[in-house]
Amino acid sequence: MIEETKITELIVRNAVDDFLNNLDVDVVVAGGGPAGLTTARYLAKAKKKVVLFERKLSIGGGMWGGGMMFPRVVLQKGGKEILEECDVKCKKSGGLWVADSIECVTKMTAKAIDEGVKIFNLVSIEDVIIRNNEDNKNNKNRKNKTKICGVVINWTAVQMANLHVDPLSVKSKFVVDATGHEASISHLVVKKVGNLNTKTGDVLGERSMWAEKGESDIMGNTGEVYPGLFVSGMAANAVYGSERMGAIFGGMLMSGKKVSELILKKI
Ligand code: 48H
Repeated sequence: MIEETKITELIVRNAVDDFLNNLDVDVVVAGGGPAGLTTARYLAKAKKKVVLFERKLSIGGGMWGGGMMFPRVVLQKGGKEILEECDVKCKKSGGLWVADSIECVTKMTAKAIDEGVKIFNLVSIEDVIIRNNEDNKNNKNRKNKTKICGVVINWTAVQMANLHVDPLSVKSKFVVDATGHEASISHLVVKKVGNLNTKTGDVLGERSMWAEKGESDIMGNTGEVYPGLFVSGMAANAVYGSERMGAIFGGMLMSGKKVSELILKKI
């Protein structure tokens, strides 16, 4: 017999257990686009406890839509190898490769989950947790005396309905902002943190299309912008005022991988 309340109990108990098991983790990743999925996958592969919060119903960010809704993305060397690790087929054309954007998102997500990434969708990161940075306590030359050590979350539906409902929190050793174009307007880096490693200490905002430059700048922009807080993918170019690049995705993947390597050196 299928009892309705048993279905309810199974869903609520399982979901709450998962949530409670992930209140204190190694890394929180904000955003499940190509950069966030890649960062999370490599960290989980290295046996770190990783939670990814995605504000929308579906994972994948801007990758689903390919270029102007033609469901294809372009990759350069470096990026296509990362996709192939997820068993995505990449077709060579000249010095570039092309892949099906739906195959990319579904396989990247499946691989990340198989490596152990815990994904919570429909949850928005609206703030960060901050504490004194013990490493910097006795170093007067260091700019920031505090460190980011977790995130403040709420249901996206609460935000969208503009309801006054207080949030909850998750602690982590490191936080990765992979919120894409939205980094320049999200509360995560700009409004709440400030004093970033940029020229002005603030988010500089992304610039107009220049694919070659946007893709080459992204690796330099990828890194720790505040103690405990890293940026990857389009968020990195938004923070440092670099160009957009359209539907070429190698930079997003390589940036995601780079952040995982930087965190693994510190953790
Ligand atoms: C939880 C959040 C929050 C939040 C946002 O936009 P994305 O795909 O970002 P990237 O950097 O992985 O990839 C960028 C790429 O998709 C792209 O747009 C390119 C290459 N554009 C070039 C151009 O010229 O336009 O994914 C970010 C994800 C999304 O799924 C958001 O819903 C999510 O982050 N998100 N999740 N809490 N506060 N803000």
